[in-house]
Amino acid sequence: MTTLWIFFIFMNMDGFLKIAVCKETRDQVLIITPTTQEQVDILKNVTSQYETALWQPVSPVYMKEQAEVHLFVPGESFETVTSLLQDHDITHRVSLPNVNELIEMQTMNGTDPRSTSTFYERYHRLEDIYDWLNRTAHDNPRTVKTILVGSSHEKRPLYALKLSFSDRPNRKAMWIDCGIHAREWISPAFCLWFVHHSLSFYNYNKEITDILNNMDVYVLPVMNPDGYKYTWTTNRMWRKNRAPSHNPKCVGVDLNRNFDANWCTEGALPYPCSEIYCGAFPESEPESRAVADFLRQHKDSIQLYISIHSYSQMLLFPYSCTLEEAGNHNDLLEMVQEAARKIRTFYRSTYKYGAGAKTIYLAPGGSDDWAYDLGIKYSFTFELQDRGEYGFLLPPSRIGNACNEALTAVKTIALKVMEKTQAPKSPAAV
Ligand code: 0X9
Ligand code: ZN
Repeated sequence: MTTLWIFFIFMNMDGFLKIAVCKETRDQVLIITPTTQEQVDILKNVTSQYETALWQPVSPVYMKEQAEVHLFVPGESFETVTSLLQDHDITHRVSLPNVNELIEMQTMNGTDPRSTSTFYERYHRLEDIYDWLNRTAHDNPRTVKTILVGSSHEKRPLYALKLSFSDRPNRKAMWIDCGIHAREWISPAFCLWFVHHSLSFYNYNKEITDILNNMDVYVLPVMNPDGYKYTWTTNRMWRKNRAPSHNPKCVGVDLNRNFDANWCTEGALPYPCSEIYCGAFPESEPESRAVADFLRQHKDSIQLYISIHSYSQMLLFPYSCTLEEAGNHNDLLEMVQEAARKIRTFYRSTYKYGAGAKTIYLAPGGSDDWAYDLGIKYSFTFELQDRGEYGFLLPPSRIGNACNEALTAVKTIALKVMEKTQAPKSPAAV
């Protein structure tokens, strides 16, 4: 009997220990709301001194009173960070207590035989995306071609797909890129979703058929392959590319601060350790230079530029690098307004919209602003789901919905661009 008791106590001790150990080593996400400037300053210090990853805003420079901060805190720093917040009476709550489970859900992809999800409702490793690119071009030889746009810092290829449903010369085109920021996994998932939708529903869905009959589409599914690979192997929260700097501890340039649009002014930083590091000079990075070169070479045909990011549910257009209004501000506004209205009607999701600088923050060096100044007058950045519930750890079960919302926006805008750019038919032609 005594042995039994000892056994029982021992078993429970083990349980307790496990819970205690688990609590200490669990990575979590906190939502923090500083209410005074002093609290903002303390929070800025905390995030720069302790091993944490800012989800929102992306850099301490954007923190302000009353604005929510979403902070990923690894298990090792959790106790220290939360006691500091408590000591200074800074309002905070745990929004994701189970980060590790969510990451496992995102990376399990297809290993569970009971899962009924399709390929497009899962997140994929970089190698699987390369295989998919080849397969898609191979299976659709008349309509899909792979284009090698350039290569990354670590010499990985940057492949875009060209969808072309007509041989007519001088066709107009649109460009979509995904995965500029490594940790925004819903973004590459969208590029795959879009290509799949185009190939499956051409001739069955009126909107996509009209679009593809009118223009070619270039799709670059992973603009930052080194960073994306790194989020699968080493650090799920990585944002930048993987270019080393003169400081061996600080790697990576924010590719969306590296374009030549008011480069490295307010909203970007010249420090390699920052998440919004602008790089040594505009287009210093092979990834941004490759995209810029391609757009320069095709600027006469490309009418519409779309860059896909996450999270926060926003449809943005230039400018983000200045508070000035774009020349065709009202046209752009009308387009995103209509897209957001449709998303609300079809999916009951709210998307904010407007010029980037006024809707989120000043952020120079972005691809959308640069493409706009190059002459692509319909230029957008979409921030996909969600609004912070799961953030970058959006469960695979939500991919379909998130992508359909973005697809609605792409289609609405592409159709509007066609309407605005097509010469009105002469009465004789009607
Ligand atoms: O800050 C960014 O680069 C984008 N937000 S994110 O959270 N995905 O990092 C917004 C980009 C808006 N456009 C420009 N800054 N040009
Ligand atoms: Zn982004």
